[in-house]
Amino acid sequence: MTLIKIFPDWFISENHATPEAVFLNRRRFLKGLGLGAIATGISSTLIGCNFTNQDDIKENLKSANLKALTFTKNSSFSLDRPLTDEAVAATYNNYYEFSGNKDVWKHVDKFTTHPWTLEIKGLVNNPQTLAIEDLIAKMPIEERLYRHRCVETWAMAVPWIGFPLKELIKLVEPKSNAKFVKLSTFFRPEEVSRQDLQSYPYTEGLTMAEAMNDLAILAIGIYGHELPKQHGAPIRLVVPWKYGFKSIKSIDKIEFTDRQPATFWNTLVPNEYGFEANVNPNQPHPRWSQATERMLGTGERRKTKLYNGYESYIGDLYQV
Ligand SMILES: Nc1nc2c(c(=O)[nH]1)N[C@H]1C(S)=C(S)[C@@H](COP(=O)(O)O)O[C@H]1N2
Ligand SMILES: [Mo]
Repeated sequence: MTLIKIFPDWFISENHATPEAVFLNRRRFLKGLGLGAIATGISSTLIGCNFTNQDDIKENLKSANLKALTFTKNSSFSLDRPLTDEAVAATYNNYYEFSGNKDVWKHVDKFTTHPWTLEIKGLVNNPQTLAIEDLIAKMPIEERLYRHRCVETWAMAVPWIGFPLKELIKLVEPKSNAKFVKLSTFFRPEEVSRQDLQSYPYTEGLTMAEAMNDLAILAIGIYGHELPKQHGAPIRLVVPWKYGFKSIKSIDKIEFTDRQPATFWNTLVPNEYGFEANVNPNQPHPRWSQATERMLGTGERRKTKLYNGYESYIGDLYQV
């Protein structure tokens, strides 16, 4: 019980906000909730709050040998808050294929991200399967400072490096009947222990209009270098006006379709996680309020902004 007192107040609400256990494999998860597992959960959570040795974390990031990237800075996206500390952002992650305790960085060693190919298919004139380096070479690489808002109420602000999703869309020339883009995370249950749970691979989707919006990017880096595995190496989606679960990690397939694709969380828990999933302070999650958010690292509480503050970029995407 004394341990509970040292939790930051948002720890409890996020613990409630982790429904994967209930919906994916209840029995196994409950078994995993022995004392040891609880202790691990506590320490990893505290890392996100700066209570743990930052040197270990910095050492871990250094040993990942992340290549520095070349990019231009796109200054049209300004922040209303300081950037989140890099080590904090890299040690407090949602990536359920590896861990449900935010301590993903401790569980990614076996995950190989080189070589990596991206398959782009479906209702397009130019389907292609590309080595990730070849795709990157064709794309305008820029850095953008974006806010990120998880549906669980934690938030961060980070410098992503990547390219607009619409540039990739232009490359493959969608047919006129393409209405949605479906994105999938790699599927290698032999390498990633938690992928033996049902419902993987993780999938997400956007309408074509959302995918063509200038805000939607495919990120290949963060803080000046390649993405660490826990952030979704080597390529992940970033759609900052939507809750974080839409920003699917480690993508190996992009498919253009004429109907709304089934997506991971929406399929598992449709009444809690919509397909659209735009950040909205006035629409509470069925189990908690979305009115405020907590910044990772500092614990600062802020008012949630409609579309995560990106309303002016969204234009007429949604009829309100
Ligand atoms: N494949 C996959 N992508 C994923 C997730 C996941 O569990 N698996 N979690 C999502 C959620 S809930 C969030 S908030 C963000 C977190 O991104 P970050 O860990 O880089 O901050 O990734 C999203 N992308
Ligand atoms: Mo999230």
